[in-house]
Amino acid sequence: MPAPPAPSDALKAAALQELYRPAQGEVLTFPESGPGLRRQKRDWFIPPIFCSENERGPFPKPLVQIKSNKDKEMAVFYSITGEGADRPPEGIFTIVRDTGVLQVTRPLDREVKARYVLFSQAVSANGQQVEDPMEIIIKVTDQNDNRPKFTQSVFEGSVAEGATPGAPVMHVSATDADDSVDTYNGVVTYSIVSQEPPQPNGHMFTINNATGLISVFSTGLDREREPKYTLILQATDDLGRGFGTTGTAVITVKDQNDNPPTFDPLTTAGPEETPPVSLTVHALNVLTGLPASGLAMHCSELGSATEIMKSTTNPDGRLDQSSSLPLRLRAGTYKLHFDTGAYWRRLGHASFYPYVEIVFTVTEADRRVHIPLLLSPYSYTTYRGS
Ligand SMILES: [Ca+2]
Ligand SMILES: [Ca+2]
Ligand SMILES: [Ca+2]
Repeated sequence: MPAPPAPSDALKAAALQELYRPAQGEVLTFPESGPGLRRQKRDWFIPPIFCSENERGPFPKPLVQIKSNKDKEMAVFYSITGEGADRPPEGIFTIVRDTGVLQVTRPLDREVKARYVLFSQAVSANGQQVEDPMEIIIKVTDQNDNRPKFTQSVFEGSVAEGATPGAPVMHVSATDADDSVDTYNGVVTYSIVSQEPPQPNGHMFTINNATGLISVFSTGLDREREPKYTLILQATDDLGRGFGTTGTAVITVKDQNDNPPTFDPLTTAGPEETPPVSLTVHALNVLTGLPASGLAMHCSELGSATEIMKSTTNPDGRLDQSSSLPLRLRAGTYKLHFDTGAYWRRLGHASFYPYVEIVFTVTEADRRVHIPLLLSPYSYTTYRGS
């Protein structure tokens, strides 16, 4: 989508032109030639000529004057060959035969062609070559005349409920046809404009402004409450100051049981095996004689770092049914971890035990396993419940 060029681009182009101005001002002189200077000539640095895209004219517009030092002794005539001169796209560049003024005949588009290689020749009146052809490189400088474009109309991704802040969700990307090497015209910056629904808060996700990686920002993703989020995204060029484009990301919140089979001993079992054993937990605060609520806990198979359940006890000191519990287990040995230190700290007590871990075995004969935990800051008790 072409857009009017910003005035700063013309200034930038002028500044570049100034920086790379040929040694003699607007004049580019053929390197000294002669026997014995061949090697030197090959190392001769001919600065590129800069020409901004979308030039307004009037055309033809002079870019540089090509000059031979032989012009003091004789009349010298100039010509150019190469792409943009006598080869396609023909006629973009012309040279005034007797002055050597190289000119551009129409506006250029950097996104179509950013660099032209021409050769200039100098001949005497009788057509004899008086200089070796000189390579001239025309670099088309960029203007910010393209908006960023998202590579998909809608990006779809998913995240497990209960995912913690920092967990990656998905990548989005936008491209920008402008230059991203010498300017920021083609450098895309990402941001999140809005989140629907804004529950449990309006900032559940964040996006890396350079890479487009969306990740979890807040805790509280809960499939039962909000199974899907729609994010309106923005991609902006020129370090977030240029043109913006909006895009959409749809994030599905997955049930924790949707995790790959290795995360869940339940789903690895074949259909003909014995039904899984259900696990219930009850925590009691023996200082008050009341249920221990808000006690964070997680469960894993012994020797495995993968959590198969993570929850906190409800006001009854039990595991909430909504978090896909009671947990159903296959025969095996499991570890239940309770964050007792944090629990007591919250109640204003120092606890001797920073955490309590209960390791227990489930056999095929078990139908139901109940684990009570009686807690004080200085002791804990557990037993096989029923
Ligand atoms: Ca362009
Ligand atoms: Ca751009
Ligand atoms: Ca451009």
